[in-house]
Amino acid sequence: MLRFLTAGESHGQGLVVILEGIPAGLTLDFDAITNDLRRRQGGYGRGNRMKIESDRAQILSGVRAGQTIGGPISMLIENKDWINWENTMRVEAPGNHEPDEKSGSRPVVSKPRPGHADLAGSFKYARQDIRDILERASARETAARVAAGAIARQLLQHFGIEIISHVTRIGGLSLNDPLAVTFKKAQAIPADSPLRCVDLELEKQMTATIDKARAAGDTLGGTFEVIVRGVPVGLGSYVQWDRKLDGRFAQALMSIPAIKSVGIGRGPAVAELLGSQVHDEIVLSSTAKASTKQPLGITRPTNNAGGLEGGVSNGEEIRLSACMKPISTLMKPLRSVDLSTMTEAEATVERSDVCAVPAAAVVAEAVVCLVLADAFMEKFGGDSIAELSKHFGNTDSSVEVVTGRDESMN
Ligand code: EPS
Repeated sequence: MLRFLTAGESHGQGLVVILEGIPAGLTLDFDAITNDLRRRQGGYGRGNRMKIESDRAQILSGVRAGQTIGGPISMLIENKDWINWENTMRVEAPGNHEPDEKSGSRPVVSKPRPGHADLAGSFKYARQDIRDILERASARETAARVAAGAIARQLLQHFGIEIISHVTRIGGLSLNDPLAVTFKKAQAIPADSPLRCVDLELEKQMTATIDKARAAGDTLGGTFEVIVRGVPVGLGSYVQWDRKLDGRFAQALMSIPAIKSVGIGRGPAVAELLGSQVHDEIVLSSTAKASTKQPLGITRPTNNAGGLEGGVSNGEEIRLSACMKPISTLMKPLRSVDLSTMTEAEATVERSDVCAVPAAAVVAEAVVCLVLADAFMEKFGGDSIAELSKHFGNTDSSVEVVTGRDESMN
């Protein structure tokens, strides 16, 4: 079983993650972890916080001489901004320390932002200062998930599984057919792409619409897609509700801040179509598609199911999409109530991003890696990479699925 926990506040000393269940003997590429963290920080529409941070995960345990050793992997990502927040976010009770001039204490936050965890959180945890809520509810936490996901990604890569994402919509501007975007095309998006959209003309319009929202003191959401290739048949199971891989992906994606819906394959559009337009026919073929892990002898001309049928991976590319609502911190604030005086007031304005859809897509890659690595370990199992490789090599899904087929198809 692969599991992880994160801790840390947005302006606290740092973020911590503990990842358990990665088998021993995986050689880690540390730069690849930093690279994913950098990718998450990018994207047109981010605010000034990202100019302060340059995220790096310091590995504290579970790794020795560049390889995992089977123990929990713990990582620390320092908040560079902490230095400006020490007085506000200090762990010790006030009065036990000399005030630090550089990081003057901030006033209490009492005017909840509509759409944020502020209001519900302050009631739930009975905190007077909404800062106690927003610090942990902040999407800063996703940096820790990306670090953990980057390690899960390396486990999957070891077995030929690759994960990528691309942005499909910002506000009212959308790609016509996201499913038509190939893995290769999404993979070819340059690292410095402003929004990680495959259509450059559309991307220009998207950046302009973000500029417009920023100028109006407003924010924007959008959608993105995660594509996974090289997934073997049979991850997840239909035999019990909580083993369905589509359900596990949906939960992980919905847990990313501001995600409001998740689609599998063609997603919500299937509701409007006929069965004959939706389901991917099963046909015989002597040549397997290079991009898929179909059982030999079988191919699917389409992939509306997004690689998942019955909650089980079917060998096609897994395609998952998600919709992100606009960020809830508006520079032109919405109406709210000051909870300290119970009078009408404008919502709190905190420095924030205008649009973070490209960042959310990178976070989505990470959580998809974590779910998939868990499902992979569940099916193949092992405490070391050697043991896992042996199990993986011995599982010939084509033999299990296709019975009585001509041996020449092998
Ligand atoms: C966030 C508000 C902004 C974002 C932050 C999420 O932070 P700040 O209030 O410090 O400007 O930049 O995201 C990150 C710090 C990050 O690393 O993604 C929020 O309110 O959720």
